[in-house]
Amino acid sequence: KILIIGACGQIGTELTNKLRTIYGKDNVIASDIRKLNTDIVNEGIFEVVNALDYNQIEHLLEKYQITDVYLMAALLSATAEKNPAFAWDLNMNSLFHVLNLAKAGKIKKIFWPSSIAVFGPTTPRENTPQYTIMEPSTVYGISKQTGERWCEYYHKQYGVDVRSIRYPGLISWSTPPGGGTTDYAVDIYHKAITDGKFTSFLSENTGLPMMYMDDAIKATVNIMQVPSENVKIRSSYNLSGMSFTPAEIAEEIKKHFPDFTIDYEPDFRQKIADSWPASIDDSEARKDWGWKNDFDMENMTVEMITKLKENIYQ
Ligand code: VAH
Repeated sequence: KILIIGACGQIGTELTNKLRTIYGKDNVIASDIRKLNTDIVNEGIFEVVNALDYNQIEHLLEKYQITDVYLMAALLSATAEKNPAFAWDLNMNSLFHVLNLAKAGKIKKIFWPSSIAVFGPTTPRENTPQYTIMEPSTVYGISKQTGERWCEYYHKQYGVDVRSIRYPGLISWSTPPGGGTTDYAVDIYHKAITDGKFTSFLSENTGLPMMYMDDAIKATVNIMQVPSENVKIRSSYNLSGMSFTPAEIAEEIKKHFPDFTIDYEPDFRQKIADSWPASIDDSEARKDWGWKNDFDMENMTVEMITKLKENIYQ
């Protein structure tokens, strides 16, 4: 049985739907701090749980005979900069609870998301390798880098089967993003449909690694399904689908909306984005567990516009 903590978040929502489809609704327990998404709450088993409450998590593990936990609860980069102490507490202590429950033999397999935010301003920015300088300058990035160190430690010292992916910026149509620096790349599609114009909070040439949500979910399911011996890296795997700048994604959107216009008003998130890589080398994931992306900027743009028109802006 599977428990998803943070099931109402940007990734958690789509991950819950996918896992319910693959494993059956009765084998997937969705949980979050509040009933934040009616579909997730109504379309399967849902429990309110505080990711910082060890006893609440332990109780769910026993109540449902859970074997696998996907810990998707966290504060993302922009929000974390506004709440450093709580971001550190939530991002780190939720991970320690799950790692310690696994060490105690109460969880068989853990998925924990890391991020390209573990890299910092001294990291080589183009085609950033799996192993390189990592001096993250954001609270979120520091928590993800530290989390990776603990995941690797618990695997090596206690045999905990924890698996992790350094997600790039994720783009989805069905769930609003929550406090990320890459979220402009989601909002731009909504504004292209509703307003025909968009003001980007990142400057036009800010290249960032990105991925369509379907690819991120595929990778997450995939890394959890392969045999343990295939998962050779137990900190976290670099992963990427594409890289683009606000100007480049605007050009792609103009192929569908010729009159679409974009302007730029960089805000505090520019400094965060400037500290991150522009592109990622994910060859280790491709080698160890067969990762490959299906979406690039072109087919993602077609998919986003189609889905938004069909489901949200009929
Ligand atoms: C954020 N979307 O912006 C997340 C992600 C690499 C970006 O970690 O914080």
